[in-house]
Amino acid sequence: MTAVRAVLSLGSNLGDRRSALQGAVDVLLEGGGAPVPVAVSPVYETAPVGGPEQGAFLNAVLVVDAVGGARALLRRAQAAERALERVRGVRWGPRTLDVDVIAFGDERDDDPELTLPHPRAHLRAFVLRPWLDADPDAVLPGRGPVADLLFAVWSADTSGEQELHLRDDLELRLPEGTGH
Ligand code: PH2
Ligand code: MG
Ligand code: MG
Repeated sequence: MTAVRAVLSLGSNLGDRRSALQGAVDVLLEGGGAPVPVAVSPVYETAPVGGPEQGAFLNAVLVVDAVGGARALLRRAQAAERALERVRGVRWGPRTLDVDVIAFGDERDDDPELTLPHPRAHLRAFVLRPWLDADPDAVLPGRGPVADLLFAVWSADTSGEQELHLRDDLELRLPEGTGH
């Protein structure tokens, strides 16, 4: 089967945030049928966008070549959330781990269970900035080059809500034996 280039966003703002992101990378890439990692972004500390008042997130992006379909990748993302004992109360509130499928090749789907591409990705610097690091030529299907989208988001952000900063003291690693 041909592989499809897919983009996953990882976020955590509860508990040991770095361990949650690393655990997500490990679970996403383990076992049979696992996607093959292409790139993992640096980690960013990001101000919470939307939701109730809550602590800062760590966010990162993982680019993979997926061998199953988009739904199989979503199930893997949900398995990673469960494995890290995701705790979440309100929508957009604090969570130990959030793994979102941002894009799956050029697929477009308005299924509420898995909307592709992610319906808010183009509005979120915490997705666009690490994605651009992982793939400087990235294009969000139906929206355009990620570099242009990030510029637009920051230009429109007068409140500092989309602020983020690089945490180069917190690098994620890819598990041994994965990758092309
Ligand atoms: N996730 C949300 C809502 N707000 N803000 C930041 N900075 N990072 C996130 O991952 C995030 C958010 C819903 O999933
Ligand atoms: Mg999310
Ligand atoms: Mg989610």
